[in-house]
Amino acid sequence: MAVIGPSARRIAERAAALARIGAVGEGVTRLGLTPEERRAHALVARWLAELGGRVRRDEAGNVFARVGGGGSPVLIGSHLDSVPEGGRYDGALGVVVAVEALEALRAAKVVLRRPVEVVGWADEEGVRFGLGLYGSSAAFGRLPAQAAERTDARGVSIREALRALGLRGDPARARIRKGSLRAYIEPHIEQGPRLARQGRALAVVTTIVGIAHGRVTVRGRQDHAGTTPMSERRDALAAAADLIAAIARAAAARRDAVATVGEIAVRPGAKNVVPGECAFSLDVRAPRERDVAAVLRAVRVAAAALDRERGVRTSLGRMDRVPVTALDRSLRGLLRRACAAAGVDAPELVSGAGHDAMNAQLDGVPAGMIFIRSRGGSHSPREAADPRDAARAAAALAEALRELCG
Ligand code: HGY
Ligand code: MN
Ligand code: MN
Repeated sequence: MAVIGPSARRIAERAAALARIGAVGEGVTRLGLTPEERRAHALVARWLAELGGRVRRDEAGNVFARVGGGGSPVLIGSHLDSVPEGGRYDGALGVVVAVEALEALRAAKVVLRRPVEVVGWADEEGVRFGLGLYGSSAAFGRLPAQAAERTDARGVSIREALRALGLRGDPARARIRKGSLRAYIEPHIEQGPRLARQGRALAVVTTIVGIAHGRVTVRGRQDHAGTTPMSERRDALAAAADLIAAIARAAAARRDAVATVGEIAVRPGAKNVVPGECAFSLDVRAPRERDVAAVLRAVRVAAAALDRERGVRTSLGRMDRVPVTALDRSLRGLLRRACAAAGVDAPELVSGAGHDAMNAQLDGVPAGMIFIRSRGGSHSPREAADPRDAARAAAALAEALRELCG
């Protein structure tokens, strides 16, 4: 069989070109449904058009390009948005690797019997509107009710943001017909230390953790910082601080569970005013559903105790949930064989990060993921990846496509 040889140099160049869109120092800020994300989609669309891809944008703002003939395609890709001041490889390197796999198949003159479609998902991070995995949720029919009405910090709704991008404003219209895809494969950096520690370039993902996202609001009583005795205060921020510490303890008490408070807002927010209200984000994850539920229960118990002790009122708002998602078993085997054909003995790992592959799998599309060794953590400008490892991932993906479509 023809040797498939992706180009690490072209991968490095294209990852750097994407990183220049929304660049902030060594990192990037490319939030969902923004002009920066749209520019990244346009750049990837140009690469795919040069490959002969038939490019289209759906009503949720995702970009697709299909190569090859008729039949149900294999969809490959990842997301092109980032967190604020995030890394340049989270999502973007997976899209570059997907394009490079097509480049390598074309160079090896592999004839595709089944079409391959590359996707750049919109707003996977959910930073701006608070709705994670947004683009793939729209495509796989998993948007929550009234998703288009979700607003950002300036009160702009998803509907308005889509219209500003020249779309009609109804992301539900992006729904891909159920059963129309043969498989979904997502290359993505690991975003953790395991592959680097094991000295391995690639891994195949077995399961993706369950995730609960929500907002907690603590309401106390706004008061004068100088004339209100400590014993008479209903300090919303002090109560929230106790609750946030209790949340961390609840997660630490359960194997492999994690909980994070990444955003917090205080009202009225003045140094000489006892805070009357405090709202903060909550992100709870675990590889077992019962542990996600157990942490959420512990949060509610801790909040009720604080309400009694501090005379505040705590509410846990709407929780967006994605269940623990086991990826397709046969695809896992195929991806391990493909990694071996690319010269990598890939271990299997559980993913602590959420991914668009969850929505594909939950919609009945056999989904698989190839992790690429990364260093420097993630969701940080320190995030780093070696283009040679990315080229190995592209070779593995090309081998997988040769088996699925060749
Ligand atoms: O939050 C996550 O796990 C992913 O990066 N969106
Ligand atoms: Mn991310
Ligand atoms: Mn990601």
